[in-house]
Amino acid sequence: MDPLKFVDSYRSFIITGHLAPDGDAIGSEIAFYFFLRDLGKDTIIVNDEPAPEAFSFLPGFEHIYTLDEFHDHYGPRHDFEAAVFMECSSRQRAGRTERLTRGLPALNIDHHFDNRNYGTVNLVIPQAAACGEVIYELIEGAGARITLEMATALYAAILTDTASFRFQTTARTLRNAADLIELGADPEKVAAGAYEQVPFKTFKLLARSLETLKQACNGLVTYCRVSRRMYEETGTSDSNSESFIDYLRVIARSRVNIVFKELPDHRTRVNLRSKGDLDVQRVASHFGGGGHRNAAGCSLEAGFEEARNLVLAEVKKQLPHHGEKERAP
Ligand SMILES: [Mn+2]
Repeated sequence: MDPLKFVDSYRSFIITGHLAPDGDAIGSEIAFYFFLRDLGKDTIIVNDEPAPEAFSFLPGFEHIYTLDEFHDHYGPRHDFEAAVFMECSSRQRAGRTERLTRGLPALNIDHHFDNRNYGTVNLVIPQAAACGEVIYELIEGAGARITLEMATALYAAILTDTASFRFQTTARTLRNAADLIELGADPEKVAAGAYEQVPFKTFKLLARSLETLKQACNGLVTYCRVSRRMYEETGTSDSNSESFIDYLRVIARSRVNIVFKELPDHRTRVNLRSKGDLDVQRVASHFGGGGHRNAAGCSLEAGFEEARNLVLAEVKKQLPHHGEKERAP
């Protein structure tokens, strides 16, 4: 079924997105919320976990409920006719919110190639730079009015998911972004909102973490660690270390970057980034995680040192090939 036919078929929708919501998930949710509302649909956005405060500058941010807020406001009411999943590769990626959507026809919108096509209707476009780009082309194709709020949310989604138009960016992505600017999105305001609100304590945490910075595999791998103690000493939490992985990629020669984050209960969260055709999604999936070729993550039932040894061994399996390629004349 066509996604627009799906939208036409129902009167009320719950929109949800993945755990640890990012700019793309949130921007996509907000834009789609306004799109549905303008069609006269009864619509609500509910995510299991809170949206990062950094995106509170987006008009429409106030319409996003956490699951707990939703229960406080609406009690046991869940009589939506249909669900919309925003970049969830499986229903489980929505966390506890998935329960609210059980038995509902679902529209599954994503740009991750590992999406399991679990929806009644699946709009999965792996070539798209962001879920926001998929949403923009859907709404634009529907001939709907794209308001300033929608344009701003979609521009923020695309800007942040491409790391400021560095990754997955095609000519089409830039044309879409240009359209959104013409529709009112303000690039300077969105960039300032998305990138220039880092709390001071986050930088103190980063400073502590960078003290653990190490190279492996002849400099092709760079990694650092964030411990529970660092969080305690700087008054921060997991959400403060989300962007740390991005600081590592600028290091010369480094092809794979890893941040090991200590979780409670002797577990370790691993963020992985790679350059070129080096596939960290395969590393992550080996440990039950997922993501894209160049950006992936997983969690291990292990402390830092064991997790580091296991993950580095898996990364090394891919590197010899790369080493040879690099040395070739
Ligand atoms: Mn995305």
